[in-house]
Amino acid sequence: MLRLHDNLTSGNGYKVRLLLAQLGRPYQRIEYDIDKRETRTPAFLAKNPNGRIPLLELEDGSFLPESNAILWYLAEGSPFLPPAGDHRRRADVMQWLFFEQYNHEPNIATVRYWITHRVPVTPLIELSIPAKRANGHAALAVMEGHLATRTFFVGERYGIADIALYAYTHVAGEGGFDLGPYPNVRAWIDRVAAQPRCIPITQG
Ligand SMILES: N[C@@H](CCC(=O)N[C@@H](CS)C(=O)NCC(=O)O)C(=O)O
Repeated sequence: MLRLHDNLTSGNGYKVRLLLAQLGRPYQRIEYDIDKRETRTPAFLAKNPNGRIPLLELEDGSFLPESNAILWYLAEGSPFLPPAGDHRRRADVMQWLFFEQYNHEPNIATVRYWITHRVPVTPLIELSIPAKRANGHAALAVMEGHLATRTFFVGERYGIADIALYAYTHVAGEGGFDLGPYPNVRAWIDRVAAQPRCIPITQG
């Protein structure tokens, strides 16, 4: 059986839990306390030298890190990813997965983490916050523009690009990002939440 090394507060972990729920795939979940640095022990680093969850342990005992790589792996051959021959749409999915990891998550998820985990505000964090806020809003503005004429991110069909972006967008308010100015994003959030077997971020 698949095993997911995870943390219940993590949006990156939630991406994988959400897709597994929607695929109806059974798995075993192993919780790590990231505040206690449980992903930085020698035992965990032997599984993922990058010291982070989510980490998917496959049936053959091998390990796959990186939330969006895990989404891609699990979605292959399912309705959540365009089929192998559809090169253009698959590249479009990649585009949004990279956007999420470069423009969105490092800003929106990081500020949420600092606030919700009550990380002590060091001078470096204090200095970083204005840029993170500006960059996070810039990412939301890109999403808002894209969704002005679309129902979902790629090919008018719900899939892993939506899952990757939904994870931290729907809880952006927890990091102090007001979604008020983004009506298209808010309507898309409602459409994603209405998908069959959508689970809340806190559900294991
Ligand atoms: N790019 C990675 C980011 C993973 C990541 O940042 N995981 C965080 C939780 S959301 C973590 O494990 N933090 C613990 C640590 O860095 O020690 C992904 O998308 O999976």
